[in-house]
Parts: sequence; C-alpha cells; structure tokens
Amino acid sequence: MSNGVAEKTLILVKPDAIQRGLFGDITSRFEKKGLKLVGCKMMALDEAILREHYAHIADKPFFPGLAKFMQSTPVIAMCWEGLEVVDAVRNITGITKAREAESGSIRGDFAMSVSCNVIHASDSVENAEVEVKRFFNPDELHAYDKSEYMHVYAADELE
Ligand code: IDP
Ligand code: MG
Repeated sequence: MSNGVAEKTLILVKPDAIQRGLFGDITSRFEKKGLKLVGCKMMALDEAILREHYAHIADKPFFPGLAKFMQSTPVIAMCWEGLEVVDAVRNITGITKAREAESGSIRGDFAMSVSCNVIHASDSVENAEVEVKRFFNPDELHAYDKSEYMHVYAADELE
C-alpha cells in the first residue's frame, strides 16, 4: 500500500549537516511538508558510488575535494515519497550555491557554501529513479499507508 502516490526522490544528508547536528531539522522540513519517508539509512560512501552519483561533475577540478568532503563522515540516505515529490523537494532544497539560496529553503536557511550545502536532492524524475536504486536495495524501501494523507491531499489527487 502506498496511498496511490508512488513518486520517490533521494535525499542525502551530507557530512556538514551530520557534523552540525542538522539531521533533525532537515528531516522535520520534509515531514511537515507532508511527505512520506519510505527508506532511511546511514552509510559511508566509497569512491565508486561517488563517481557514479556525481558522474556529471566527476571531471571538474573541484571533484576530488567534493569526494573527500562526502567521505569525511557517513551520510544519511533517505527516500521520500509524495505527489510530484521530486520537484517539490528541489523547491524545498534551494539552489546549489547555498549562500544565495532562497530564505525558507533548506540550503537558504542552513548553509553558506557551494559544496557544503547540507543535502543532495534528485533533480528529475528520471534521475530520482536511478538514484533511489543506487542507494537502496528493494527490501530497504517500505510501502505503507500514511493516515494523514487524507489531510495532506485532496481526494482527487490520491486517485
Ligand atoms: P545540486 O546538488 O544542486 O544538484 P550539482 O550541480 O548536481 O548541484 O552538483 C552536485 C554537488 O557538487 C553540489 O551539491 C555541491 O556539493 C557540489 N558542487 C557543485 N558545484 C560546485 C562548485 O563549483 N564547487 C564546489 N562544489 C560544487
Ligand atoms: Mg545535482
């Protein structure tokens, strides 16, 4: 069961947020938005998964520094579900350069850096599908009915 809403997105809580104790605040933003947590785990990222996950920037001069940062503590990987959740979460996340991110967004409220910008969020439905599979085995994703959905969505949005 998943209340008829199946779109999923991947969040990584990055090492700066782990070090600064922001996991609860970040998770709270997604909970209060009305999203459903369907997967969550702490994991250390090796070079291989970082090269795959950041393939679009792996040839940039800043990549070695980024990889070192992303390996400086474990990250917390989360899979959130909701209606058009990929776009909704990117809106909540804010732009990459956190010091210019909109106030009220997670990066806008919690970060100042381009690289240490507290979370990763999938940027398209296609990428989200690949990224969720990259970080979660099927048995680590959970389907359940969330009772508050009747207050989060209108009935026709759940059909
Ligand atoms: P996004 O996280 O907002 O989707 P991407 O362009 O996909 O941004 O870059 C992935 C991550 O790489 C960023 O979140 C950030 O941590 C890092 N990054 C991107 N551009 C730079 C840069 O110019 N300098 C340092 N780190 C960067
Ligand atoms: Mg990206």
